[in-house]
Amino acid sequence: MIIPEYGRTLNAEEWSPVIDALLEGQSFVLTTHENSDGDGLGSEVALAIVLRALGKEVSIVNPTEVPPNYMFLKQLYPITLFNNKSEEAIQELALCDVVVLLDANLHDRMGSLWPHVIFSKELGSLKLVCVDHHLEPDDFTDVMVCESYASSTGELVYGLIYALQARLGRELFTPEVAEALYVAVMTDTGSFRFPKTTPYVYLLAGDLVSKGADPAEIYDRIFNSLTTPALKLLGAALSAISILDNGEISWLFISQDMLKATGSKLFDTDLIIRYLLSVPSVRIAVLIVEMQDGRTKASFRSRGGIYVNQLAKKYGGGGHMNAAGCLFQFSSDKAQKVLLDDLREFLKNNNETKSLSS
Ligand SMILES: [Mn+2]
Repeated sequence: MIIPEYGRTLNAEEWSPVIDALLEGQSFVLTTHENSDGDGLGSEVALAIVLRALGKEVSIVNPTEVPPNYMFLKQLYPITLFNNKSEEAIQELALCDVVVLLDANLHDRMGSLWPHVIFSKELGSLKLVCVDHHLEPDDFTDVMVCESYASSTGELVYGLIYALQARLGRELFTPEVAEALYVAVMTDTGSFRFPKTTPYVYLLAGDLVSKGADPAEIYDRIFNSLTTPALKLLGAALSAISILDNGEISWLFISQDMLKATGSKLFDTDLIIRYLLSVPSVRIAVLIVEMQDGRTKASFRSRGGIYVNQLAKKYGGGGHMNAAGCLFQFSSDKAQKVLLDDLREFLKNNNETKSLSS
């Protein structure tokens, strides 16, 4: 239906190094970042199905568990949780030919898998391939396609599958591949409304629907899936939001006590951040979550040309212009203090650069 070269997707030549690595390898481990989301999971499931159809041995092994509302993807392809105490899991990682990291471009995003991947890579012939769309990639792979213009990693994997089809001269899309990619693109574009939702993304979505993805069913499974604890957490969180600095900053801290009192889990906090940007005056939204192990997770969202990935980078994190995050190795009390001071400074500098350039 649509020409794969349409829009800002990559051409066959640009995909060549990835395609070569995929065709040369026989056994694969596909993975994504810690605290996986629809884009990472959908992308790995789609690619796994395609590689299996090409006769490859493929496992999806992730550093953290699949959130409940994405469990249905496991019916399309098995997804296992990496157990760094299991000899079998470590062996599998050590003995595969290719590891493909999707939707992340920093090595520490692989969590507990990384030490094993780097060990095997240094010992043997393991190839590390990365396909991603975040800003500022690290140089740690053998082959990388990282294009920050893309709405999602799913958008890139879609182009990759077309390029593979062109190389092999055979059809590789199935209804299952279309469904997994639709999950990836729909979730990372905020249901087709974020700034990177280009005309190409709508064509791509139409193509996936024509190939068997069911938009109503997929939306319902992912977004109408709140558990009672998650709903209670949302209520507690909404009433705890602070709007600071003449409405420019919205700020929310979620403590372990709040998670315990509502019976909710860390991944239940993911749905909350969108509400922090729902006040029009807010330019930066910050969500801070106290983790069980004493570390602190921070997520940032912004409006307009405010590069929150720069703020996240300062603390070893990263992301996109309007959505980024990082992990502090220390307590939430300290993190909140450090962050609020830095954030005010960052916003001030941003205002100055803006007035200088205008
Ligand atoms: Mn993504």
